[in-house]
Amino acid sequence: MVPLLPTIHDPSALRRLDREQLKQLADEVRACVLHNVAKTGGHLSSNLGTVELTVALHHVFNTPEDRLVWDVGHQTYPHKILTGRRERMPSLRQLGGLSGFPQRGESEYDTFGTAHSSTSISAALGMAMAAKQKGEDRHAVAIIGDGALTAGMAFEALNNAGVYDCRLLVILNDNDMSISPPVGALNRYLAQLMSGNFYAAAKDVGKRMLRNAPPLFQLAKRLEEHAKGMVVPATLFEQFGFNYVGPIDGHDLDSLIPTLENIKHLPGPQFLHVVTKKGQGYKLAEADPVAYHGPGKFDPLIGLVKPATAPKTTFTQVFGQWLCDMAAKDQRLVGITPAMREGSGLVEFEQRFPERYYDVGIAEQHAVTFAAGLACEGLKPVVAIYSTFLQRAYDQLIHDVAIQNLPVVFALDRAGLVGADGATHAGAYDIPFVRCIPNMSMACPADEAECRQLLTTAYAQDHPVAVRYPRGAGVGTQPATTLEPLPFGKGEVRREGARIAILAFGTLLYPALAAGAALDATVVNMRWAKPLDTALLREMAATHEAIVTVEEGAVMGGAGSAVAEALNAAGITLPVLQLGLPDRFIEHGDPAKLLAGVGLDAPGIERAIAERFGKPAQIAVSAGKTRAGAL
Ligand SMILES: Cc1ncc(C[n+]2csc(CCOP(=O)(O)OP(=O)(O)O)c2C)c(N)n1
Repeated sequence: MVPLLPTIHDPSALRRLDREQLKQLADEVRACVLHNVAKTGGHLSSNLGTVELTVALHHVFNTPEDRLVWDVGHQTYPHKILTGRRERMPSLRQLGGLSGFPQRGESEYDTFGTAHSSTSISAALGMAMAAKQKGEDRHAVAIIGDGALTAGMAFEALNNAGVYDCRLLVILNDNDMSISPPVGALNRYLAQLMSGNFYAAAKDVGKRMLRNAPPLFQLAKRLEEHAKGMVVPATLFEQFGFNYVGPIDGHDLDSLIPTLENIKHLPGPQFLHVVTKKGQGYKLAEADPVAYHGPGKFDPLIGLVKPATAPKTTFTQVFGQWLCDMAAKDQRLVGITPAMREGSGLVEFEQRFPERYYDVGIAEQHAVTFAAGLACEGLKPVVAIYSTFLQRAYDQLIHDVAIQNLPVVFALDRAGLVGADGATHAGAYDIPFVRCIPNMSMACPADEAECRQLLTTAYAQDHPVAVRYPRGAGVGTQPATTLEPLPFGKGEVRREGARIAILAFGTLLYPALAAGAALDATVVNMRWAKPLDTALLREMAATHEAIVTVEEGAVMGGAGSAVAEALNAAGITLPVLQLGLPDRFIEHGDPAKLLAGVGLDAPGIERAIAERFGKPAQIAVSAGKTRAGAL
């Protein structure tokens, strides 16, 4: 058989293929996804599940004129492969390479940038209404998973869309999985829609009647089915004002293509329920879609293997262990995750303390307010949430937790740069956005041992505290087995030097120590972005000629800003050099290279200090001048 994929440089070519050729093409796309993800790492299960749907969508719709809006966007590798980016797939998620998510700048087929979930219906509705307003005849299609549909935002959009006469199609890609098994009543409802005879009957009838059926005939037929009780009476989505079609088999092009062709001609908002399997076509991923949700590199013939030597303990694991230990000690502790059980390190906690474990779905806003409610009743909630996803729940943080001064602990994983997931997932803003909220505190552990200690300190407070820690492992310090706190709001001097004091917040303490050694500077582990250890700061200001702050977070409004504010408030005039993430989005790539790229590795910190204040010998000579010049 002659391969077809190399001949597809854009979707117009696949629109000319017949059904059998499309099936062959789908097989080739699936092989291409597997081949490439095995080499680069990335999202696998979800992409194997959307192959046929992607082929069918580009075949039936006139992309990019018709807009496809993928939710989360982690399932868009087949879409990338079919829209002129196949040859760049080996560069996926690497510095300068293809993004793992849709990006408007990457391709005209990527109509909307995503990576955080549940935005697709809102964005596609906006596009559909814009088309209507501008008198343009095109479709907008949102493709959303059953996990992403659990977010309030998706329902806000459904609620709004249902009352407009617009060319919006929402496709529910239902694989009965989020990253881990899905949770909640919606999941039960979708299971009901597919249960028993109904799904089989609908699938069968769908095949018989939807193929080449004119839209009116199809509608009449559906009404008849309703009357016969073959279709579930008015689905939830119909109540929202959508025309509901489905569920149909999302791996069967003979169902997908005629159904999409028919739906395309129906007026008003349409809802198509498609059933797919995560990991489809790769047995190992089908059997364990969680493990293959976002694997690293692997050999497709063997699958994932345990590394021969135990990898370094990650901050996530340190948190997971701490949570279990603290839960064993304190009956009041409850653990909350918005659909990130594995990523946030709660697998063991769920097993050991199921009655105190809450996966609330992809619902960060709800997670935070739910925690507030629990805290009102004297429980001790710990919200395990990625820094980037807490952005979703900012008002809840202020309005529901902080104003009421409720003792909720926020364990902020993935703080700082995250590497291959890129700008959408970077935990860059938490220090600025948390520290400006009254009643909130924020700890920045420098290593694993300190992470455990600061979690214990946070837990002991009677007000809300966030503890931020990065993705992966740190320098490898061994956490204690006990639950000992550190003093609240206090830092420590780690290296005594001369003239310059480097104040480090978080894991950049270690490169700061290396830079400090090279420059003979004092290095302080500040530990807390808020409250700031102002006594220690004053001492440093009194005994040094300049202050340097270092943090892996947005420099604007960050911990360095807190230091500058505190010095100003105290009337201390001293040069302050603030090092952190610059005022631009940092793309995907290897984390170490990204950090070096923004000057936050040891040589970068040393260079920045030397450039501003001179090398050690010069600093002594020109200290007075530097002070005057920098002010
Ligand atoms: C706001 C937000 N919270 C959490 C995540 C992390 N996340 C990425 S994919 C995913 C599961 C999505 O499930 P579903 O929509 O069913 O798609 P599937 O992976 O099953 O194809 C989650 C929770 C996210 N991307 N955005």
